[in-house]
Amino acid sequence: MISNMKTLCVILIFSQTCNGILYPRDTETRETKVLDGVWHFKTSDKMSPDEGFSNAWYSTPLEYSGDTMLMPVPASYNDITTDSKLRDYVGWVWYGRSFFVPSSWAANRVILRFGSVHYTCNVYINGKPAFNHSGGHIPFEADVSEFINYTQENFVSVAVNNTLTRYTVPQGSYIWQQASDKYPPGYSTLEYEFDFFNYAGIHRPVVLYTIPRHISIQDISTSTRVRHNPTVAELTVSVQARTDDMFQLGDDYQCDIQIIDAAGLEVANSSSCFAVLAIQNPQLWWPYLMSENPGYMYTLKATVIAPGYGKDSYYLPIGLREVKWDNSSLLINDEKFYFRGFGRHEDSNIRGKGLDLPLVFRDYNLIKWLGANSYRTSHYPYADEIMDLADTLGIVIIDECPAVALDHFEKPLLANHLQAMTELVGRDKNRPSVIMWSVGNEPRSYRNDSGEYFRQVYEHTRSLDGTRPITLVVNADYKTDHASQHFDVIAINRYFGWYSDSGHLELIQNQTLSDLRHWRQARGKPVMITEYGADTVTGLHMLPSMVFTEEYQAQLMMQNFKAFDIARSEGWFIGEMIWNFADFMTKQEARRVAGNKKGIFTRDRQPKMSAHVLASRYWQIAEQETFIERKPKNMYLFQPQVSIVSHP
Ligand code: BDP
Repeated sequence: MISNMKTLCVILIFSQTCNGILYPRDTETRETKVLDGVWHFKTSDKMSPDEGFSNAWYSTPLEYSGDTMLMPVPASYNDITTDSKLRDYVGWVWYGRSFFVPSSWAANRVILRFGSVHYTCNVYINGKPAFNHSGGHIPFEADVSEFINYTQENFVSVAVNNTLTRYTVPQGSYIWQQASDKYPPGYSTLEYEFDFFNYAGIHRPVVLYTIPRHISIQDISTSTRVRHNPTVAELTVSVQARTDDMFQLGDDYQCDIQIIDAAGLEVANSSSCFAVLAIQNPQLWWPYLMSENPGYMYTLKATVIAPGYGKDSYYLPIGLREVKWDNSSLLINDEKFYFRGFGRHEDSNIRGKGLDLPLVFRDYNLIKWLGANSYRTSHYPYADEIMDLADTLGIVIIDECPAVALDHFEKPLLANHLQAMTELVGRDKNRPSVIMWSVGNEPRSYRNDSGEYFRQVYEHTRSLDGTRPITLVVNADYKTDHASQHFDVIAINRYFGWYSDSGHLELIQNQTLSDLRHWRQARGKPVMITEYGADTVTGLHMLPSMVFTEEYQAQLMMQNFKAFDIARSEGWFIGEMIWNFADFMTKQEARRVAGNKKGIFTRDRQPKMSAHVLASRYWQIAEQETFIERKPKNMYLFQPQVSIVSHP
């Protein structure tokens, strides 16, 4: 997207680089300016959905185009007002705001970056089309230097459309009803199969930042190998530069790479743009409760220098750890890893999917309180800021792309799916917390053509990153599933005692265990459960229990635990993730009571009985498998005080 710029790429053994998108940071050569806050906002008339384009609402600041309202950014727009028309709106909405750029920025390039906009958007600056993006949940950016006024006020307009189609990832369909006794003329709705509300808007921060004009850092790729006795981390680093047309072929640039520990001391360096650095006695990156010091992060300082053209510096947080996998286990730094986690959503009251830092911190405190060590970013990539905390707290991530509930495996869908994987791996490839990619959730993998489709998705993802296992989360039967055979880890979702044999707790242990064993026998790969659970209305109690009560959720979990323990003792079951961390909003339908209630926490992050049950189990597993001394023992109702006695 950078105009008139060349990117110099290196193909590495571990990835084809140049896909990356570095987080905007202030450095000695870069400056950032956040455009979050209050924006102007309006919807298009349903009968004239393109009116914003035909009336060129982007040609002046949006508020001059007639009625607008104020809208916070970042946030989903759906739940900000009391109007169901806005909550359920489908089509083009418009955002706009004005901003100044310091005149000192004129000497640089100016990049405009959106953390995510759901789903399709067109960006205009000072009335001119600047760039477009399709696909929610992932950052995108462009060089907007040529659009900016450095001596007067600027305005940006963003047209955002939440419509999903047969070829978007995820899919949806816009249904027009025939005028009839049932529907008035022009009646239409957006239908989708996935089970979370299709929140829309500018969901994550909007940032303007500078990079030096002639040469800058385009991307950095890292990977680590860990050797033992003595411990050495072999860190491979590749720095890609971006140069403009002034830069002549044959002109050279140099790199300077420094690895700096958490105390600010340099532990390795190189003057090459592609380097393999041996770090002796490193502080390895360990998951929470696997070390006294989980989530240890170093800083990689990279500088590109081109005499006569300038230089650029960037500081990338990195963690030193290696992931390995075989037919029955997954290892971090050669230690077996067992997932104790959950599926989650970016979801909260009023904000919808808008980034909300207090909520993010509350969630991580609850994760630690539970003694959990991991979660899946079901069912789409989460905000950079959320991922940063996973890195620094040592919370392990299965990083999922937005391919949820796919059907009709046609070429245009495949192209968009591959692009979504490219963008996801490009953004998160350097994160130590990410130890597995998930290319999707519950596709209709009983269809024949899903086999070849997912083979291609696997191959593509493997070409992007050779250092992590890749999975696809499936809910098909092991006999009819065509897709999971191509993946490294079998991840399955099962709702015994809930969507089947509802109320029959006595069947769960056997059904879960025999299903897990079938998958193991059929695929011969590590197996984990990525969803099980029950909707539970907080405060609803009954003895004996019935579906939807807090007692039923707790009992359903405990029946599953028995099956998990047996499967685990057989040596190929590598983890359990309950569905879901917290209650979340869905579309309206008869089986949902103001959303999905399978959370172990309520939507406002207070515990149900099940949260205590899960904390008890996760702490117990943590105690058994690591070297934790917890005081006071078994007092999971309180913030446990943990100390790790030793680590091998
Ligand atoms: C699974 C889906 C998940 C749903 C869950 C449920 O992966 O998105 O929310 O079922 O029904 O099939 O609660």
